[in-house]
Order: sequence, then structure tokens, then C-alpha cells
Amino acid sequence: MSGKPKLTYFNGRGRMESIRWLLAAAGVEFEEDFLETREQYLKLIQDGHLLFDQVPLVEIDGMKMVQTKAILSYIAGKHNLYGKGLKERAFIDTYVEGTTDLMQMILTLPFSPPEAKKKNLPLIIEKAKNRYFPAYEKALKQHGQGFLVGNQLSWADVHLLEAILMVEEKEPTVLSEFPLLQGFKTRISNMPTIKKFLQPGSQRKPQPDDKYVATVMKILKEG
Ligand code: GTS
Repeated sequence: MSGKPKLTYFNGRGRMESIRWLLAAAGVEFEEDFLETREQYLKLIQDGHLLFDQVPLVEIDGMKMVQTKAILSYIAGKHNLYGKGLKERAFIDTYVEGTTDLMQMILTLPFSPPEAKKKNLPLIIEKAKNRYFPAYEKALKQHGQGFLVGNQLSWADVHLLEAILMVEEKEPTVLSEFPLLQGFKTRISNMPTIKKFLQPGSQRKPQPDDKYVATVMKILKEG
């Protein structure tokens, strides 16, 4: 056992991608086990490794953790990315929930039928522009510290950058009306650990394609 956290999930973004982002931002090296077959998934269940029969699974510090949010909170707390005190933590949780809601809509898109995909993408971009990004622009303005919470990088910043890049993949000009978010994106992207994660060859995963969707469906669906 190397002592590095071990991540078990499909070879794609999904719910695990934010965990990869947060570990990378914290400068933590990690190993990955990719699920390619339903048999692998069923074996994890049979061996009692998945508390709710679900992935992501992260083996860390002697624990076999499931539930994305619990895993992320643990990593954030362990690596000083979870603010100072209860109030900063409450703000971080609030901002993270917002970006989770936004990213969740994009993550589920490839799994929806073609008509829903076509209809929902413009609605998601509209929500990013009119609901989520104005809120983060305002938060940065009011806080005035270059970070969302406190005066150092937190989980909220890492998550927001992930969300910005995800929406930009769909709509490259989405930040044109948000000058503070543009500056935020440049600043946070250039932090050494994050810069490294954004370079080709890192463990960051590409946008899901049809093959990825088919693999996930095959592994999770019976019959
Ligand atoms: N609340 C859980 C979390 O956030 O970790 C949900 C996990 C979840 O639904 N995982 C899916 C799963 O294992 C895989 S995916 O949605 O991440 O692709 N589903 C199997 C099942 O039987 O629910």
C-alpha cells in the first residue's frame, strides 16, 4: 500500500472529478482503479466495500469512503481548504452547493435522450449566466480578497474554477459579462498545483463521450 489515496470509479469525470480536482489542488498524489466491467462493480459490492452499493469509492487514511460530499469535506478539512471556523465553513458549503447544482446539470446531460440534451443545454447556460455566475461575481466583489472565502484558497474556489471551465467548454464566451470571475479564473488556474492539473497528461478527465456513457450504463444496469 503506497499511502496514496486510491480512487475507484469509471474512467471519466462524473462525481469523481471534483474529488480529483480537490486532491490535485491540495498537492496530493492519488491512484486510480477504473471500473470497466459490471463484474468489477458487483465484486466491490460483494466484498462489502460500497456502503450504499454506489461509487465513488475513495480509500484514504485507512477508510473506505463513499458519498461524494463526505469525501470532499474530509479532503478539504484535512488539507486546510475548509476555512477557519464555522462561519467560513458555512460560506464554503453554500458556494460549493451552488457550483454542485450547476455542474450536476451538465454532468447528467450526456445521459439524457437526444431531444432533452438539445433542449436542456441552452437552459443550463442561461442559468449559469443569470443565476450562478452573477452570484459568484457579487460574492467576489463584496469579499474583495481574490478568493470566495477568507484570504486563502478554499474548496469553494477550486469547485468554482471547475464549474467555470465546465461551462466554458459548452459556451466559451460565458464569462464575458463577469470581469471579476475572469480575473479569478486566471489567478486560480495559475496556482502551481492547479496549473499542473490543468496541463495535458494529468489525471483530469476529458468531457464524456458516447463510449464513456455506454460503459457507465453497461456497468450500472442489470441485464
Ligand atoms: N449520493 C451519492 C454520492 O454523491 O456519492 C450518489 C452516488 C451514485 O449515485 N453513484 C452512482 C452509482 O453508483 C454512479 S454515478 O452516478 O456517479 O455515475 N449508482 C449505482 C446505484 O445502484 O445507485
